Amino acid sequence: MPRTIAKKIVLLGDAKVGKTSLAARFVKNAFSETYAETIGVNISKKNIRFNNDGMETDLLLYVWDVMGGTTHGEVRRMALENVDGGLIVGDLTNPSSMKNVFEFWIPGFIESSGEKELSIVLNKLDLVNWDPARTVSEYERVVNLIRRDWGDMSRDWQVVLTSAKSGENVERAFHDLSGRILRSALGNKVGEKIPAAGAQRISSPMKERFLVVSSDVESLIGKRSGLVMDESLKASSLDLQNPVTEEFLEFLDILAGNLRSMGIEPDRVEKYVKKWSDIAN
Ligand SMILES: Nc1nc2c(ncn2[C@@H]2O[C@H](COP(=O)(O)OP(=O)(O)O)[C@@H](O)[C@H]2O)c(=O)[nH]1
Ligand SMILES: [Mg+2]
Repeated sequence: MPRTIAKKIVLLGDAKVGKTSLAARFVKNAFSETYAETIGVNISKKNIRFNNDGMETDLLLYVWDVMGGTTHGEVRRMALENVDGGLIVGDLTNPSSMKNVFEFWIPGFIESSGEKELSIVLNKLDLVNWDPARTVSEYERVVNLIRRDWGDMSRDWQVVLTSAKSGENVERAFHDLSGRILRSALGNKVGEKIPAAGAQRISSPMKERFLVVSSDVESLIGKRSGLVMDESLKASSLDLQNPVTEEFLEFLDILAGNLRSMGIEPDRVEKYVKKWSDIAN
């Protein structure tokens, strides 16, 4: 039996750089051209099997995809809690998103995560027009430009050029980062027993569910969300100290009723309830 370790990574970067698309490509091997703004945060998970020195380890990777833009600092702060690594994403076709990778997202990630592992992912590689006559590969050219402009900062980090659309290098980006996270986890604990699946770092799926639900509800109804969450919780038999799935679903039912009565369209409520009941199942 391989041992299992759970780790949490976060995708950060400006809106529309392709964070949601990268997560979808990695987790579901899917891509969509239509843009749907991420509301609050999406959490997905995928198992990656590593083999170090003949010993198999299953890395259960929780991928947090956080709403872009510089607002919603609170959601981002919660998403960065207990994080093990970050993929900081820029769009190769959008210079200001690249600038923000180095001048906003990386410094923010380092400050709030306490210098956890990070990789720089420059996405939409399929939209870049390569010049076949070049002797230096375009990849090196881009990396050299980055080194020139942000030399001090970029030196230590892995830079991966990806396309969520074609899938190029997407696995690589996630696997590189995961491998480093795993190595530092195992390296620091030589001779120690590795905690089993569901490790303490991911405190509880219920906590994640609540974070997702409350940030979605906040996006839907703004400031009133706290009250509505509280009321729905009180009306249900859900005990947060000892949560049971059945009661969580009951809570969602009550919450959905409250949202509908506040004028949110039933279809929309339905979609959210589906998302919330699917999380971490
Ligand atoms: N051509 C191309 N389009 C992409 C790629 N990644 C994302 N997109 C598109 O860019 C838009 C924004 O992507 P999305 O993943 O929602 O960005 P997010 O706001 O960072 O989550 C969507 O229309 C995607 O279809 C890519 O690698 N190549
Ligand atoms: Mg998104």
